[in-house]
Amino acid sequence: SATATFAAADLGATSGRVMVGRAGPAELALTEVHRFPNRPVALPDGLHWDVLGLYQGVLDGLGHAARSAGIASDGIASVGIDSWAVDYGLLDAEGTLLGNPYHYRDGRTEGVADRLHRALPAGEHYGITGLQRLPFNTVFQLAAAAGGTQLAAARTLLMIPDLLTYWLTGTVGAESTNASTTGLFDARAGTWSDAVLDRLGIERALLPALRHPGDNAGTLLPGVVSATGLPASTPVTAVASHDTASAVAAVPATGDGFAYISCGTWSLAGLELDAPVISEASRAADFTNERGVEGTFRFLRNVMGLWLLSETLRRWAGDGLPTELAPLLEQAARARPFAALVDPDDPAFLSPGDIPARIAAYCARTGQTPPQDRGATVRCVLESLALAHRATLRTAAELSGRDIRVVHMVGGGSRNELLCQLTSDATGLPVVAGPAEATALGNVLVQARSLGVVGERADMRRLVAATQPLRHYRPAGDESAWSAAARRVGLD
Ligand code: LRH
Repeated sequence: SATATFAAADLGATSGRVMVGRAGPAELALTEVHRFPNRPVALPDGLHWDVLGLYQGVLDGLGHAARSAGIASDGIASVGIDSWAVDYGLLDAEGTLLGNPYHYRDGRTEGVADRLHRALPAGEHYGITGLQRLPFNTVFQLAAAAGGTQLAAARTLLMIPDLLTYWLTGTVGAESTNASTTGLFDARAGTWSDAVLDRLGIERALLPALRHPGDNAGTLLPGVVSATGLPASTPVTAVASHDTASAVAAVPATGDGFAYISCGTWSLAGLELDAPVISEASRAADFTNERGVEGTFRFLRNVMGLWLLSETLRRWAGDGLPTELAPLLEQAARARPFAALVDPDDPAFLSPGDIPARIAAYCARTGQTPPQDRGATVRCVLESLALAHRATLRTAAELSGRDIRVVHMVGGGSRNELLCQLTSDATGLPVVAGPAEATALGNVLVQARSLGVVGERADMRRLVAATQPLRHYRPAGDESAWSAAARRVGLD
């Protein structure tokens, strides 16, 4: 038939989910069949992901997908996995995982980038990789591990989705959208960079051959068949395994001139380009050139994102305070505008901990009165994010020479109406919000495309626009107030 059913496993920093997606030339629908928390674990040697728990969550979800009542008799045509970027597991010569993968927010990479850039100057490194300098890029994590026994015993490095794919199928590969976030990847050539590997003394053999979105990544191992009930012949498809690449593939833009903000733990704000922008100016502005589907480039910056809110809520929950979002957002909407502002990308906000206290300290440091209640704290976070969105998109337009006519907000944060309206006000641009599950949709669409069920990039986007509920925002309020606010916090 012209329609097929897919399973998409999507792992985010706070939860994982398995979705069943139906896709066809005029059909695209998702059903969530399993959701499970992703809780980092602090061990004496640092902060880790519970990668076995996550894998078990994927297996359970695939079992639900196999049994799901909504599935047509044609069964699951293929499985795809995506997750957050930059993190990895190491396999020894026998293919056994060496230790628990670290969480990118673990503090062991502090100061490592500066050290590494003495061996390979930052400008030269950026000139090859085009990658935003974030302290936790894979390359800096590897430098932090250098000299240790695990790295010495390692024969294969697998990014998180590639690791789970390996456990499902026994095949080894490096999916390219995620490989492009490592700092070991040549942005222009689209291959691992021998120059970077040589200079840093990283063995070429550690890195598997590349796979591209849509490539076949094998079929299910016997243990997976018995754990899930899926047929052994079920293919695993390498999707755009970097969650942000999947989300951008599902941006429901119907023309040119769009920017996107993939809003979740991070706000990934930028443009889709056909060629990278790698210049001293883009390096100074800390813009990245990550790979997207069909050889596109995601020219964007990581803005700290709704991590600031989720980590704030986690703190309040620990204090026994109510953390239901809707009433807090109502209080934030009524709170005084521009009372307190922060630069969300201040390094003080990166590691887990007491974000409200760090916001108060930031305000005190910058001569502002800290937010006086919880509504004001949430308002401070959302206005500050809107200002960072504004600054980032303006810079993206300038550096690329593109005009932005509309901003698409996708991901879980696109459900936050106040954030969408503030972003529209701050940018002075119309905002189209949704889909919230863009990442899972992009995962399904790349699988569907690989099977020939849907067409290329523009068709995928038309299909999302035609089938998913979207909300529209128009800029309101006083643009000069936003300019003044931006100046106040150095985001102009
Ligand atoms: C978003 C994301 C982002 C990366 C970060 C580590 O989930 O993948 O694109 O920079 O996590």
